Amino acid sequence: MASKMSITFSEDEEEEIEIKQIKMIFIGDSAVGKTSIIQRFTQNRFDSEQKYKQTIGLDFFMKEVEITASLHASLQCWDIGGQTIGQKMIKSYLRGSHAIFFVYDVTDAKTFENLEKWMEFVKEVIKETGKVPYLALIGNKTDLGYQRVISIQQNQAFADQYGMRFFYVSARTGDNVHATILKVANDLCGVHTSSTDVEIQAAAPAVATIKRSPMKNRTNPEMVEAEIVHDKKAEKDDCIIF
Ligand code: G3D
Ligand code: MG
Repeated sequence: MASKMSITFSEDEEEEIEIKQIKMIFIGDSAVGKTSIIQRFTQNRFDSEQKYKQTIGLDFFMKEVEITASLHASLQCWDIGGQTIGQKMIKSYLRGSHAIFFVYDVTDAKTFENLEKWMEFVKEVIKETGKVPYLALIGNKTDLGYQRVISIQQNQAFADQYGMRFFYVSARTGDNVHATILKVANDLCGVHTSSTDVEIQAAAPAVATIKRSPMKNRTNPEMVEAEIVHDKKAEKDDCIIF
């Protein structure tokens, strides 16, 4: 889904910018770092002080980024919270997603093994909808590299088996988080970029950020697309324009 916005640079110069709405969902076991990755991407912060708090229900955060001068992407990052594999609610979110990130913790083998179960669940949704979203594998917590238990070969084998791109990130240090999500956004927009291009893009400020969706929007994924424009205007405190 795309919308348009006009930006005036000078009195006689006006450029139309297309804004693509992209829904991304982050799945994987509890404590792999899904919320941390999303927070790092949308707000560039990491709550190291905060004691582990499981996300309740579902949550989404939004960041609008520039893909090209005339194309922006409004990236809705959905966080499944403490929902476990198989829960109905997740299914409805998966159905509308353009990209699904399978997240595991590189220091915890169980979280990697469980990705097979997450994949089975995603396959059921794909069968129902007939639509195959962009699938990406993320190994998080690379800052704890010395505790890594999943080898690069195992990671690569899983990705190859399902034709996924794979990425390593650290939400704690921020390493590769922005570049990973932007790479996927670029691919979804049909804009193919080198890793250097993506790094430059990752360093650019966001066009707009909504820190968190209002509570009423978190229960019905179908509503978000229609309401997000309204929220951007109405919830001024929640919206940072850089
Ligand atoms: P979840 O949303 O998948 O459940 P969270 O996971 O984002 O809530 O993170 C769970 C714990 O992992 C948190 O620690 C968080 O600080 C930590 N974490 C997340 N990402 C990273 C990372 O890249 N590196 C390291 N070292 N830790 C990370 P606590 O201590 O609060 O349980
Ligand atoms: Mg969470």
